[in-house]
Amino acid sequence: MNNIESLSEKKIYFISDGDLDGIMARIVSQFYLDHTAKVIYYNEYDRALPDFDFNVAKASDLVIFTDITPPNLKFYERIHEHTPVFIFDHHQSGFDILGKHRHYEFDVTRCGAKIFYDWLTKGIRLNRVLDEMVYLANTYDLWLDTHPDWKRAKSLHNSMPCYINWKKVFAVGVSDTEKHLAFIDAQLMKATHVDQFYFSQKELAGIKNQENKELKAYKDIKKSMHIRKDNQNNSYIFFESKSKMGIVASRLMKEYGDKLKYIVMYSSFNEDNLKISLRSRNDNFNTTIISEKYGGGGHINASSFKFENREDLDKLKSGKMHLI
Ligand SMILES: [Mn+2]
Repeated sequence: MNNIESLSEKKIYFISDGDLDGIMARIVSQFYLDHTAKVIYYNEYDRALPDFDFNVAKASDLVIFTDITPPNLKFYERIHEHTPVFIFDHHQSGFDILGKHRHYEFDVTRCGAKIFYDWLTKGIRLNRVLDEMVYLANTYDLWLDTHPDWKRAKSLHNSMPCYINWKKVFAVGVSDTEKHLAFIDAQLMKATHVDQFYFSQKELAGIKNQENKELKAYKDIKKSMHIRKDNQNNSYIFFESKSKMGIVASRLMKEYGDKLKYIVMYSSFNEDNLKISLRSRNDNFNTTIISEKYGGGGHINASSFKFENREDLDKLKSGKMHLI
């Protein structure tokens, strides 16, 4: 019996991140499991999983986490008391907390979707289009920006926003679970009906639009950013922006080279936001030293945390406080 067959007829609660990696894991699940199992999906950017439904978990045969983990041991135990938990993830901080538990597929060299996909499709003939999509999501999520397929991988990420119903997002708000439904359907159509991955005309226009926004964000950030030195004499950049922070940070790090240790970013898209994102490059600096100090976590080169209050955020913004 292969892994897909082992899940047939099962009631599954499927929890996944809200980014391309998390959404791709969901696409894999929808493609292979939706016709044979009863799957309820929950996508979430917030790693605290505020809308996780313990009743749904209790009523399920299995809870699957991809590209995200239960935020703490207590949370995990509360599910595991009634229902088996499978985790497919590549975040070191989650593994540090839950790594010794059963059914944990962990690998920092593959993204969450790829870890899940490889496990699920073990021993079966692959779908060429889906295989390509997972490969591109992996290339993007691991930020392999010197890879020959980087541009296509980034384009897959950039093809997501053209499917979002922005009017609805701004008028009434849309959950992370609903947000990418049209993107998911479009990719499932490709996997079902063609034998070679491609970008549609709509997607190509959307990609171009995102690239223009990227260039604008880069120019704006260059004008408004601050280059600072922390208490340990590390040079870092602080900037805030409404969008495209990750891609601009990556460009700045290449530009400034090894003398720049890390970048601290704040998204001003939402006024109530207290989240700080950190980036570094290669072995130059481990950002989790900072994020874990403030109760967050993530990867060596990309992690985040949330301030508990507005005052600390304001101090950081004005340069009155350094994170270390
Ligand atoms: Mn990921």
